[in-house]
Amino acid sequence: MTSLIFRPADSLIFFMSQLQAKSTAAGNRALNISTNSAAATAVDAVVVGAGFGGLYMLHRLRQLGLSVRGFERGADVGGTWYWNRYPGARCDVESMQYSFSFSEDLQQEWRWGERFASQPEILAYAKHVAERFDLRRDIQFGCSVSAARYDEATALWEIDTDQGERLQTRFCIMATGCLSATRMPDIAGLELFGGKTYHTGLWPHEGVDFAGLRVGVIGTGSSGIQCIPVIAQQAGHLSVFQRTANFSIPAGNGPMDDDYERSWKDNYSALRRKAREDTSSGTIYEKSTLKGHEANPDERQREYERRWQRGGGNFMHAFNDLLLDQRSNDTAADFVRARIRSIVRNPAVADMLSPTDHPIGTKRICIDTDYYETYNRDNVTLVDVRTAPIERITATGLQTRDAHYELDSMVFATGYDAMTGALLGIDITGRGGETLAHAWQAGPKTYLGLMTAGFPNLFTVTGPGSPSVLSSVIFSIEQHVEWIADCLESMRSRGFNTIEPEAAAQEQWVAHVNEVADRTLFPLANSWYMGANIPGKPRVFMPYVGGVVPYRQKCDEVAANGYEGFRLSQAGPGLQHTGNLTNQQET
Ligand code: NA7
Repeated sequence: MTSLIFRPADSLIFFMSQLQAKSTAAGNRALNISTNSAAATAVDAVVVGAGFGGLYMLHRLRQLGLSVRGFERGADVGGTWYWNRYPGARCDVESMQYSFSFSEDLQQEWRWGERFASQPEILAYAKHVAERFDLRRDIQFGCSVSAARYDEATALWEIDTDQGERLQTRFCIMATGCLSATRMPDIAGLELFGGKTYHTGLWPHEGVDFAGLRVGVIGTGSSGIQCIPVIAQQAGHLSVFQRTANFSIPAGNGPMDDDYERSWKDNYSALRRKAREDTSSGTIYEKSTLKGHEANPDERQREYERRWQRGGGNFMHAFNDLLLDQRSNDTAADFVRARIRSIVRNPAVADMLSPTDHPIGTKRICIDTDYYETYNRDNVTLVDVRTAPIERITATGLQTRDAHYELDSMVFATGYDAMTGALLGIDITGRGGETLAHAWQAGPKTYLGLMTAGFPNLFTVTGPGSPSVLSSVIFSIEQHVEWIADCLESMRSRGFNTIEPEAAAQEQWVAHVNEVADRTLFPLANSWYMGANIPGKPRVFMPYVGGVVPYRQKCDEVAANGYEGFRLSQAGPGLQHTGNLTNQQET
């Protein structure tokens, strides 16, 4: 890879020059200036989060020669994969594709053990990336950013951490993750429960031994569907409290096949290009040119059967209109419901497990190992809490309208305040004292999912309004990080230090995101894509469903047209472009 890098000193001279002028005037050193009488460190960029987004962002900013500080609330790297240690946690994108492509050496040397990697393996990969690129030394672990305020006078962000530190930065990059703010339902009596409670997204590091216990799992999204079969094998008895049935496809997981691995590694550059140029989600699936409802019923059945046997997300690509045409979608949904009936021996249980309230794929499709089979076990009970809702938690278990369930442990697989929860968990104040919470009160508004008007130099990696959770997230992280890094490099070479979306461009993008979503079946589901799982959260379709190829084209065009739709400026007095910034080095 060839990239241009700048000498660190140059970048600081440029991006911090205004700060330097002010601080020198105040009699302080350039990078250690006084703010409200507390010493504040100053850096070019702060990166919040050390999941895959934060790690790669840090790496790229360093390559640009910028001074960077990373903050991570966990004790180590990994983000979502650091916290989600529940039994059975596994990626639903194939291992050979769920990895960074930016380093040929990295993608060649890392060896995945399974077709779909487990959480421990993905965490090991994140640690390997951190070590390989020496990233940990710039990250403060066990430390959350609690507030970020934009100072219009200096065009700098003032960052507060929960450790009492305050620092200033020109750029603030939020790599806080789409699924990182866990959600506990508001069920009365939780504090009375005498047993142990767990949330799948905050699992104890030492693991949990459920042997012989009466366990309750609340929630049957991806996390529930992955952990239920594993917990069922350990527990004395498992009660699954299901409010909404979800569609799940068997993973067909197994040890990585050496030939399969080789076929990817020998062709990685072409395959990664294909992912960028010829997929909807950044993951290569076997695409179809046929419409589902037009296909001959026997052929259609064979095609679904073939893909079911092969396993994984490929199933939803059996026809090219499954998420666009209800008639086609119904054929896929009917196939899965028939499979559920054929696997689950008790017809009443099979019926309860068969989703009927949303088109298949409009909630994130689950990928499982032995999920439906688990309901044939004698020690597993499925409880329908849609018809008989949970009323309260008691000292010894859970009370629904119809019965009391005695439990020793309760697992909340109840999901996340997705896409906006982690960002809005930080007190972010932009231009004119406007808070992000207020700017997004009717739903998140961004330009390209990258920035929000009124919040200069604040970037969001895989933010709402970008493909994010509708794509393979590492794929989208790479695209965003590279776009942001190129943007900063371009700003520096052109003498700008501030970038912010124009309100009109943002409005147009938000309208486009909604319009594209409305052309699909996605808005028909009460999904976390819509914020529907959080009481009071605005119902807005948050990710961009138009596909990664048009999205990337749009981002690239915007950049090629001088960051069209963004306002670039050289904020504050006394900031001069210094000629020595043109000293570039090839790597
Ligand atoms: P999800 O997909 O948001 O699933 C949460 C589940 O918890 C879902 O079945 C909910 O039912 C259920 N839930 C939430 N609150 C309650 C209450 N109060 N009572 C009963 N059931 C409840 O989260 P996951 O962690 O499984 O998956 C998130 C993503 O992570 C996933 O899509 C992958 O991308 C990885 P509901 O549907 O709201 O009726």
